[in-house]
Amino acid sequence: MSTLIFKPGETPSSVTRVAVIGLGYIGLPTAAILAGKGLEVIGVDVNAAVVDAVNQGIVPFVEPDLGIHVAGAVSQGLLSAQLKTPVADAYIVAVPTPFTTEKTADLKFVQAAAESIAPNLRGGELIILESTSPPGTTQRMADYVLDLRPDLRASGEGGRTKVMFAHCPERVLPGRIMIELVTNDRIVGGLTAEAANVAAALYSTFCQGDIHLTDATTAEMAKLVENAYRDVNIAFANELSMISSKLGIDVWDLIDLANHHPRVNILEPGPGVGGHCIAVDPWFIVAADPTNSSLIRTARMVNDSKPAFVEKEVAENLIGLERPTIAALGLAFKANIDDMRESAAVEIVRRLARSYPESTILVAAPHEMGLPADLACEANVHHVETDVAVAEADVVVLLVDHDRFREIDARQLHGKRVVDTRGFWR
Ligand code: SAJ
Repeated sequence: MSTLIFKPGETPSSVTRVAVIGLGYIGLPTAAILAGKGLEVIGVDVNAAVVDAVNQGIVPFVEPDLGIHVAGAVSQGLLSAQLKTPVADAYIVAVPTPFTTEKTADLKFVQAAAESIAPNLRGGELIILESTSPPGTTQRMADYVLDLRPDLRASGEGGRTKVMFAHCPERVLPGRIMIELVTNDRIVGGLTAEAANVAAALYSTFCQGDIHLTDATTAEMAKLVENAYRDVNIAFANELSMISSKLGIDVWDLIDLANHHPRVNILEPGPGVGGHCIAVDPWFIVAADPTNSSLIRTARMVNDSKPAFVEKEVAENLIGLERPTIAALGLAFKANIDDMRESAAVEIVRRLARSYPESTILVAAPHEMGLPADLACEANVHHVETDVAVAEADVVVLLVDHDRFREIDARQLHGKRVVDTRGFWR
């Protein structure tokens, strides 16, 4: 199937009742947006606390503007949540696709979602996979469903299955989800052209960007490629930061200068790449074709090597200090959010805590609201207010460029050794 742009209005959505399976960072915003368009939306989650929160109109994580959408939809009776997958016209699967220690995707949550949907099907439903997945996963999801419901398989040669399957990867940026869900272009890949069209009609109820139609495998790869592209470009910046440190030059000055070239646009180095997207998705491409993916694999390895490099930079600043106090500013994987998944900042604090047991590490985490379990168990790591961390520190390590840290003024840093992994205080 070549790519086409869906024309809104040409095929109106026939879906009135949607079940969204997985009420996390993607599922809950999508559920709230669809309910805001007047559809009846039932969110499904395995976590009873999440289900209870949503039914009270409460969002169990931090995302700007999501709370108002969820509270509004729940109070209008258009959004509710439950543990059991209901009967619906369309199912949106937005469950995690974690990666294993072998760096391949673990599809157990996709499989569980498919198995929960299968008994509810009557024929004619649309099942959409939104979770970021390796190529071929939409077909596997279809197989999970149809193995349980052979009555819905295609009959006769060239016949169509009685259920439609599509992949519509999410592409929203955490912190801007409620805006980007509406304004971003969308890719919709169907196992059949009909599935792509019906799914596009559903997304056109709220998506103001163009909706591009393709096949499911191309859609799966498009999502992975977008994040791998960013990872490769950040790896270039991170590699430059390490080379610059060796050469004794300021990497941010270097990048500023190079970016004055009309065709150069180098991204920003940092403490490493975190989050559950860019730090993970490129591995799904590597797993799909290990032989031809050396650049993508190397980029991942460069970015993954950055926390160890930052640890060394901090170590150089600890020389001559006895029982030092280190302020670690920020734990999230990027600015102004609370998400600590795959966060390089968390890894750096863990490394410092273990390499320097005689040190005290004061963590300021104004958005993250506390230490994750794997840091809380370190005896020399404590969560304190930002001003306290800075005041008591010998060495201040800026890990996340949270706006809150802009309030730290130069006088507070006077006389302290500073490791600024983000070029925040340049
Ligand atoms: N980072 C840098 N330097 C940069 C840019 C980012 O070190 O110049 C770091 C960040 O600090 C962070 C990580 O990279 O640790 C990822 O942050 P991000 O803002 O680049 O991306 P995410 O993970 O928040 O969201 C990405 C987005 N993908 C792309 O921009 C191609 C988003 O559109 C996707 O929807 C999301 O992944 C996803 O869910 O896949």
